[in-house]
Amino acid sequence: MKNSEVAAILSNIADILELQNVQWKPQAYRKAAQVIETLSEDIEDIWKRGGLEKIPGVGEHIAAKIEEYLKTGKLAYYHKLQKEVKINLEELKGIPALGPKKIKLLYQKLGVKNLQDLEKAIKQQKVQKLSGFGEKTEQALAEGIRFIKTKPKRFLYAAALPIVNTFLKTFRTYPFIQQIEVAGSFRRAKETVGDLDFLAVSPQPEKVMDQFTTMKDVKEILAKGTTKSSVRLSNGLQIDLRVVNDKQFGSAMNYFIGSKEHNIELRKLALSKGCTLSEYGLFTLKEKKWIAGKTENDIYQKLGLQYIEPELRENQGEIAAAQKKNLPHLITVKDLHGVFHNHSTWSDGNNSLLEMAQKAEELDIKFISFNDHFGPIGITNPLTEKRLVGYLKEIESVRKKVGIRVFSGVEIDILKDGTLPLSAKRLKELDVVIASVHLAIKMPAAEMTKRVCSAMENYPINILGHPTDRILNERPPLNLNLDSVFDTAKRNSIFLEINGSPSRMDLSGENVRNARAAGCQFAVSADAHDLSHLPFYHLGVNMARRGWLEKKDVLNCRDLKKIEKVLKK
Ligand code: DGT
Ligand code: CA
Ligand code: CA
Ligand code: ZN
Repeated sequence: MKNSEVAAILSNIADILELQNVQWKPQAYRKAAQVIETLSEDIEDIWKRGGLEKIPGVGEHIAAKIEEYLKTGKLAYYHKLQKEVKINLEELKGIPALGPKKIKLLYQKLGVKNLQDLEKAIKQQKVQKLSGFGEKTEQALAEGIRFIKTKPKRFLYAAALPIVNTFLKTFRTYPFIQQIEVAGSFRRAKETVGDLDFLAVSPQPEKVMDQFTTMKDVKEILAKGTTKSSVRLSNGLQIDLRVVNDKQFGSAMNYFIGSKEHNIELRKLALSKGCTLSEYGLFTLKEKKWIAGKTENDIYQKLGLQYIEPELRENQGEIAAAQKKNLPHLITVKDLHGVFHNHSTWSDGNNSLLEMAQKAEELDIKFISFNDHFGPIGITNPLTEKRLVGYLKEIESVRKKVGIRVFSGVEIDILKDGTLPLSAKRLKELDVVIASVHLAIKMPAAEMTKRVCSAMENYPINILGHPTDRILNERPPLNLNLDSVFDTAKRNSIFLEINGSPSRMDLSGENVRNARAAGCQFAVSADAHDLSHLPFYHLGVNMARRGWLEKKDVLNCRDLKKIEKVLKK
């Protein structure tokens, strides 16, 4: 899928045009980039059916540029602009705390064109002297540079998902492949993956290797052998594939699903029972007699364990729990009756309330909750006390047109001082109040914790939105004492959000597990800003499963009547 590639180019064009002080055009390119980035449909499919101009924000001109790129792999206009400014935007934009506005100033005032230039300018303390920067910003930028230098870029699970699906679908059509599955961190449903790992069973491994290394999207063959190979795709993602025999498939899956830490513990357990476990199978230690290896189930069973779902295999006590037959009965997507936290054109969403509700109805869920932005979040059109009246009226009319329950609500900013910009009395008139931190995110832990907890103590909040406010690959989590946050949420019967937006996935599985241990309950959300985002709650379920959650831990799984009752504060 080329969606993120196309989005990145359009967004870079917007930035370059801005550097050149061009009016209007940058916003158009940026809007198109944002929409394309989050489309769930493959942009090549959209183009092939002639639908480019139907994408919101994509007009005739931008559509032609996208078409040129999809057809030729190049975009002449983009190359021309790049030549004019000679700036490495991708590199600069990768630095946390550095947005388009600051890049522009650095470029225009100091001639900063890449990371190296920026490092030099920081060293010479030139950056802090620019208007609007100061010492603090300079420090933040230096920190940002360290952050990206030490953290390798990982692919979002959601970006890998269509690649995995296409890969499996294609390879399963080949007659010489008996079985093929994805393993690795992707199988464990981690929010980001370093690379993808596949395992296949085939009587003709060389043929599999040939197919694999000659795929259309391969940019580089990193290694090619008779049973294992690695390639890099044009988007930078690495894929490993190996072929094993049928009798080893389960043990090989077990090994390559990982995690490494889980594997190590499992091997120790095998040894304690007089066996050895490897990717080749489970054997007796002395006679090297084969015990199991065809399926993962066999292996866990022979080791005296319940089957352990891949999402739990992080060596966080799952092996001990499986020994006691005490593993959680993990929730599944089907257990959820609806989805919280959705935006519409009343704030920064792309679709109307009615369109969103109708789409939710198609997805076969029983409720949708609207939570448009309220407060000074920094978007152009947030809800205000005055606009709230019209918003609620329209929700009321949508209710009459769809067959699912429609909850009214807002996503309201937790202000710097821990207050909310709407009174408790007015908030109580809404079905679902989500409160989130969006602004002033750089605060010391004590202050930030006080801010979030005091909002939870003093207002009728139902859900704490994206509690850590992290953005994967871009922004670290807020400085927060999570133990205090979890405790305050529990005491005030506030649900913690599991936000399924691909670059948020907030709370993470690990945080969910800790919060659950602290007695918290959860609400799974899509944070949808477009029709195509509604299924993001499926990704939220990944975090819920990695956090050991069962149906009873998640608000979305209760009967509608019960949900309505607990939301009343
Ligand atoms: P990633 O790719 O960084 O998102 O994470 P994984 O877990 O997919 O790691 P990867 O691709 O390096 O290796 C796939 C699996 O292979 C890993 O989860 C466990 C297994 N594995 C790799 N190296 C080792 C090792 O040194 N010891 C053991 N026991 N297992 C390993
Ligand atoms: Ca991997
Ligand atoms: Ca790998
Ligand atoms: Zn938000």
